[in-house]
Amino acid sequence: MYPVYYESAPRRDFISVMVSKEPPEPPSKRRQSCRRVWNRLSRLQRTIICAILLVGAMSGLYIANGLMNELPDDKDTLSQRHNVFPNDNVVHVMDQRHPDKDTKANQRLHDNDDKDGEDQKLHFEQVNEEKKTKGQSQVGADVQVQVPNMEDGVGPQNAQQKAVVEAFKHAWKGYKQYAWGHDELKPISKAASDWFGLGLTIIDSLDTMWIMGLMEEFEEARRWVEKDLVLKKNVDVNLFETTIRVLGGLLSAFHLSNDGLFLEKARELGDRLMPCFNSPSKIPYSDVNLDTGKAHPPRWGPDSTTSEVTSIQLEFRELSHQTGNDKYKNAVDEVMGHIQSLPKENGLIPIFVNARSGQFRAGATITVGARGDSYYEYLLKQWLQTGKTEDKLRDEYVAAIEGMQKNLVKSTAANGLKFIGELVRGSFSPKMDHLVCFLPGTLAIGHHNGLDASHLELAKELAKTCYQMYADMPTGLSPEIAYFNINNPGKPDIEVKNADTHNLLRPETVESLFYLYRLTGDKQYRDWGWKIFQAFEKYTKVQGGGYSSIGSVKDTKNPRFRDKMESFFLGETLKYLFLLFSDDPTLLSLDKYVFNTEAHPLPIWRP
Ligand code: DMJ
Repeated sequence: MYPVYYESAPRRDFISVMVSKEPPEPPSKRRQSCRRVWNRLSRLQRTIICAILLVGAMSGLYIANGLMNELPDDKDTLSQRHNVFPNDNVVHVMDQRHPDKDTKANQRLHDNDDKDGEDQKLHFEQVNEEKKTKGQSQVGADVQVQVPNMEDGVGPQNAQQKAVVEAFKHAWKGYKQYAWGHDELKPISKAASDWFGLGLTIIDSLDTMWIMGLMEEFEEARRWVEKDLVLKKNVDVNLFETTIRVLGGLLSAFHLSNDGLFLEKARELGDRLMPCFNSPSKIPYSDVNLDTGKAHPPRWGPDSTTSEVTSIQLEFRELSHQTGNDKYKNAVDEVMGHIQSLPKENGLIPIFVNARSGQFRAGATITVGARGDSYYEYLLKQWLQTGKTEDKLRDEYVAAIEGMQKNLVKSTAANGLKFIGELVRGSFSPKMDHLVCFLPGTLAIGHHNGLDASHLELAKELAKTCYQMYADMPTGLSPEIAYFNINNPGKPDIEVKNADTHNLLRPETVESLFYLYRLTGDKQYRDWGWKIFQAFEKYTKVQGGGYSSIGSVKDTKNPRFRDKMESFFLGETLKYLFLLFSDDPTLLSLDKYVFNTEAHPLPIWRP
C-alpha cells in the first residue's frame, strides 16, 4: 500500500488521503503510451476505429433527442391543462395526462362510501400520496397551482375584458386591504362586515380569478382557504347562501384547479350542513350551527323559503359525485321529490314551505323574483347536470314556463315591454324584481338544449326589458324592483317606488346578456353589457378600492353609497361581464358546464 496523493483541503485541519494498491501511472506517461499504440496501428485499423466512434456519437445524440421529446415541456403542460376551458372538462384532461390517474383517484373516493371523520382523513391522505407520486396537485398540501395559459382564452383577450379585470382588481384591492378574511368589504368606511364569518368574498372569487388569469391572487386566496378557513365554527349559517356561495365556490375551484384542498373543504362543509335535513318532513331547516349541528327554521318565521330548499341540489349532487358518498345527493333528491309531490298552480310554486309539515304556506305569493327565482332555474339545471337524463325535471320546468306565460307574463301599455309579474293572494301585481332577470338566460339555455323556440323568444323580450330597467334610470343602473304600467299608454313603462331605488351590484341582467350573446351571437347584448359596466364604473366605484351598492339609481348627483360590496359582485357580476366580452365561445363551454345560481361553474356529467 502506497500513500500517494494528498489533496489540498479547503481548510487546514482537513486532509483527504487516497490509497491505492499500485502506484498509478503519472498522466503524462499514460498519454504517451496511448499515442504509441495509435502509431502502431495500420491506416485501415485507424479508419475503422474512427468510423465506430462516429457512429457511436451519432446514436448517442439521437437517443438523447428522443428522451427530450418524451419529457413534457412547460408549454405543453400548460396548454394541456388549459384544455379545461376551451374544449373539455377536467376529468378528460386528467385522463390525457395520466390515463390511470383519475380513474384510480376516483375509485378510491368511491370505495369510501361510508367513511367519515378519521377514516375520511386517512382516505384523503391516501389520495394525497397517490397524487404526489403522479406529480399532481395534492389534497391539502401546499401545492403550486397550475397556471392558466393566457393564449388559450383565459385572462383578458380584448380591451373590454381588460377593463373588467381592472375592475376586479380594484374590488379585490379594497377587500384585501380592509376586509381580508371577512365576508365582505365596507368600501366607504374602509372596514369589514361579517355574515357567517366564512370569508365569503374570497371563496366566491376563486373561480373568477382563475378564469381571469389572476394567479397570484388565486394562490393567495388558496393559502387563506388552507390556513384560515375554519368550518367548525359556532355560528348559525343559512343553508342556501352557504351552499351556493361557499360549497359551490369550493367545488368550482376544485374543478378548475384540480387542487384537492378545495374538495376536502367542500366535504367538511357538506357534512356540517347536513343536520338541516333532519326535519320531520325532510324539507330542510333554513339555518344550522356549523359547530353544534343544531338546525332550525329562520328567526323571523316558521317556514323555509321554497327557492332556498330547491336551489342546493346542484352542489350537493356534485359533492356526492366527487366523493362517492351518496348521502348528500340522497338528502337533496328527497327534498326535490317531496316538492314534486305537492300540488302546484300551473307548475308555479308559493314562496314558503314548512319544514315540519312539508306543506306550502297557503296563499303565499307566487313569484319568479325573491324566494321563488332559483327553484325554476334549478329544475332546468339539474336536468342538464346529469346529461339530460332526469326528464321529470325538464317536464316540470316546461310546465312552469307555460304557467308563467299564462299567468305572469304581461306587456306594458306604452311600448309593449314584456315582463313577469307576481300573484299576490291570487291577484296579479305588475311588480318585477331585478332578480327575475336571471330568467332570460335560463330560457336561452333551455332552448339551446332542445326546448321550444318560444322560450328563446320570451328570453329576448325579457332581456330587453331588463336592459330597459337600467337604461331608463338616470344613472344607467337598475333599481332593485320595478313596477310596469300595463293600463295607461300615456305613462312611462317603468315606475320605481322610493323604497326600491337601490342597486346592490346584482348580476342577473349581465348573466342573461352573457347567455344570450353566447347562444345567439347578437352583438346587441354585448353593447348593453358594456353600457351597464360603464354605469357601475361611474356610480359605484369607490376611490382607493372596492365598489359599493347605492341607495338611488335615480340620483346622479347623490346616488348614496350604502357602504357594502356584496361577494356576488366579484363572484357573479364581474365574472359574467368577463364571459360576455369573451370572443371564445368554448371558454367554459355551456355544453360542458352548468353554472350554479352563484355563477360557479360545475361540470355536466356524462350519462
Ligand atoms: C346571489 O346570491 C344569487 O344569484 C342568488 O340566486 C340570488 N341573489 C344573489 C345575487 O343577486
